[in-house]
Amino acid sequence: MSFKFIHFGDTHLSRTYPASIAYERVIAFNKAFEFVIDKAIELDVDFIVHTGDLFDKVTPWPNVVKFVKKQLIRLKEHDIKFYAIRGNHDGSFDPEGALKGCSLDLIEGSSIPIFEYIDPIYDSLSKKSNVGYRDYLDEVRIIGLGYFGHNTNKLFSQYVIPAISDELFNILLLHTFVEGYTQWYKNEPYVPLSYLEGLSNVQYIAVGHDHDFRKPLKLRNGAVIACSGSTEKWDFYESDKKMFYLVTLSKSGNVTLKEYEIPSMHIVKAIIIKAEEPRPAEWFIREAISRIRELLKDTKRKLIIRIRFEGKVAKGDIYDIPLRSLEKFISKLKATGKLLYADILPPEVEVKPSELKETSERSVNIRELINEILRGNEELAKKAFEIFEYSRFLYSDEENLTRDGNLREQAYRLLKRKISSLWGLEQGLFGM
Ligand SMILES: [Mn+2]
Repeated sequence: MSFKFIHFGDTHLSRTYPASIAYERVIAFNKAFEFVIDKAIELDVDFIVHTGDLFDKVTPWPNVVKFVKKQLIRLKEHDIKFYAIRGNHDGSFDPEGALKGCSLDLIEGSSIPIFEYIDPIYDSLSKKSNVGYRDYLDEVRIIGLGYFGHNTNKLFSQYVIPAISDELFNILLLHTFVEGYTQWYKNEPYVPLSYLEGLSNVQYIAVGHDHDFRKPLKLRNGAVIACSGSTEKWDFYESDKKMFYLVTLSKSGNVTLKEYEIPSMHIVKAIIIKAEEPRPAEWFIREAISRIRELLKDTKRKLIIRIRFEGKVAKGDIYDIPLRSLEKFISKLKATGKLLYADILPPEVEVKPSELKETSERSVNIRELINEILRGNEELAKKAFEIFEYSRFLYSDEENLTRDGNLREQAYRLLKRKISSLWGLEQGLFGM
């Protein structure tokens, strides 16, 4: 039997940024979601896979939760299953690894039988026999691993590998960066593409987390990997094209994809006015206005814009740009209803390359710096570096921080415990 399903994700429902147009933004994200649901029904798919960040926050607006339930009931009427994993926006873990709350519970708890939230930790806790996967008609296995930050690789080998079936087709849902395929950053968690290429009997790997869609790739092991991106512009700098995949899995396990574009309700744009050579201050304003006018040619959609100036001003500096006239233009446009939102970002402060070079070179190698301070005592330096890395890890998670950017009590205690254990100190010494 062959199967047809939709792959999408990063729908970020209840995204309320920018705050002054929260309502319009929430509606836009809902519209994009509904568009995909409409298509699922129209295309008569067997099921839908959602690769995480269904909601933008752990506590979405109640009317948005209601909206999702309504869409799921529509799917239920057409007998279309909806498999979802948890993105980093849906739920968060404290530094001990315990889940603090998950927006998907708001849907799962509503007992709409077509909605399946796949998560190895949740499944284990609720004593399910199928931990981290669901079987569709005993022919297709859908294995899901949501966002697990720095534990991703550990959980992948613990739950994903054993879940891969020899008899069924396997579809993998991931919410992570994939090094070699999506965007990825050295200090952030990712799965290497080479690792995924080593899996056997996996037909399709659906990736979420990266908001820019990526062209599907056929891997050496025969699997097809695809990243659908977000369904609506989450921030100003994402690619304009938003889409979902219609995936067909043939009887023999062959995968073919078709992409469908998702229309956007608004025009969300970053307008960057860059002077390659020194320009008069007024030039920047003229350029900005003409770029906005260009966007106004789309008469159907309202504008949400961010403006930034870069480069040199002929007489004076970038702070001399007469913003007043641009602001006037903007407020007039707002009054017509064509412009929903505009902000002007402060210019980037220029740093002379020579100064930059010196500081960055000095700050790059922390390990060496520690070694130098500790005069080559390697054992001590290793411990100190480990503490540095650990505190950086704690600080990198917003959940660990107070509003003014210090570590919260719980994270602070973890750091103290780490130091105590590395130094073989009694816990009492730190007053814990
Ligand atoms: Mn996302």
